[in-house]
Amino acid sequence: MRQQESRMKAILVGVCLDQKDRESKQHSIDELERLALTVGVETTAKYIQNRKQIDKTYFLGKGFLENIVGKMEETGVEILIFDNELSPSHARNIRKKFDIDVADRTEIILNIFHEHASTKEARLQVDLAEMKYQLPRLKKLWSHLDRERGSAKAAGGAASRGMGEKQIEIDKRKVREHIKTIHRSLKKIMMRKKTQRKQRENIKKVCLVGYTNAGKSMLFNRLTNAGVLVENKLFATLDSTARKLQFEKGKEIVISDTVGFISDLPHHLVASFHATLLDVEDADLLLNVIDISDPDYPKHIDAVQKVLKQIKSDDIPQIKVLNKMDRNHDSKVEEYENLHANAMLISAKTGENVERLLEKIDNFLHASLEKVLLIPHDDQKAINHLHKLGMILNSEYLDEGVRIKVVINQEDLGEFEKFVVVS
Ligand SMILES: Nc1nc2c(ncn2[C@@H]2O[C@H](COP(=O)(O)OP(=O)(O)OP(=O)(O)O)[C@@H](O)[C@H]2O)c(=O)[nH]1
Ligand SMILES: [Mg+2]
Repeated sequence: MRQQESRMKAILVGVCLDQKDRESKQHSIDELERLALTVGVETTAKYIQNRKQIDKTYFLGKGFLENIVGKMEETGVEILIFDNELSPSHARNIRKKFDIDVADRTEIILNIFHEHASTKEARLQVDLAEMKYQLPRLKKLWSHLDRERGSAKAAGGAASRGMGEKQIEIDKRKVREHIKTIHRSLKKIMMRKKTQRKQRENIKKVCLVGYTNAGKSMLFNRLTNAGVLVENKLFATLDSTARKLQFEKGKEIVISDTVGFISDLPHHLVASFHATLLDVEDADLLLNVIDISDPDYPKHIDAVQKVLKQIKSDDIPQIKVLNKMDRNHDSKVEEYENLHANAMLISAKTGENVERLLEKIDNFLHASLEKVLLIPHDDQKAINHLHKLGMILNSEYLDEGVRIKVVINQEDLGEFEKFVVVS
């Protein structure tokens, strides 16, 4: 555990360009506070400035920043963290003008990944993302954190040892060479994974996805007894673990746990985590784990969908696993579960409904058919019923009705047979 007094202090700032976004900007800056805390940085205040547009020189208004810098000096705050990705020139201008340390959301996320990377694959991917993000502009933050964490380091704690010194030595040429070397090593890992994949070609694959801290690893462990690290911290898992799962009658599947997602996940990270995300891309079914006890869960669903789209996996069938039902949650999720075959309330912690979830997975993978139906607009009853019985892959509104691609059991297909256009 880090000592309270050794924590770096920060003020967080954000910008709101449209009043409609005010609430979501507030959630985002609150989340940044949690992210900062994950790397041992304590937030003393948070401010969001309403503006019509981003300031060309300082990102936020000069007067606003002067005020905040005054507060930093008064209260001994060492760093100003922006809830956005700052361009190198914005960061440079602010540092020069106000003589303060500046960081942004991307750096904080990269820093968490850096600390939590424990396998070779994760370390290589984080290194790659850092290099691509032009590590030199992180210099100030890294060196500060190294200094702050001297004691933790001595105790064998934080994994950020040497980051500051390491980066100072690196010049651009070396960075480019390093990127090449990492690419080569990752290529080998990818080749190995692809060979393993070939061997598993005939086995159905299921992958857990979801916002960080949703409970993916806890569910994975419950399903497989794998002993993957479960922690109440952001980005506890950074690599992927796969296990075989046996259903009765010899049916076997492979299930994998992977890295979590977050709003505004730096695109360098997504691109660099290609090896880990192969398990997502390759899945026959995604278990989209959602922490319904977090009031922000609708935003988390959107953020996960965005990343899935980025890695071209948004059309893989999903079961929405509404996790943490043992905690307080909104009754709307229960209604949603009632109306949608692809949703299920569970608790990975107590195990409630986990057996039912396994049946649903088995059913989907082994007993279902994929069909395209065209249901007239006026038959809303049939459309609603189909949502309840089948797993909707996509729907399209046409003049003659709703064209729905669905995965459904043979016995449930009966009443919809007349709508089938593609078998
Ligand atoms: N009450 C309750 N807590 C849960 C449940 N599932 C997970 N948790 C808690 O949620 C926290 C995060 O769990 P993890 O399984 O590590 O979450 P994750 O989705 O793997 O997170 P990352 O690896 O960081 O992306 C832990 O503190 C778990 O104990 C649940 O069903 N109920
Ligand atoms: Mg995890």
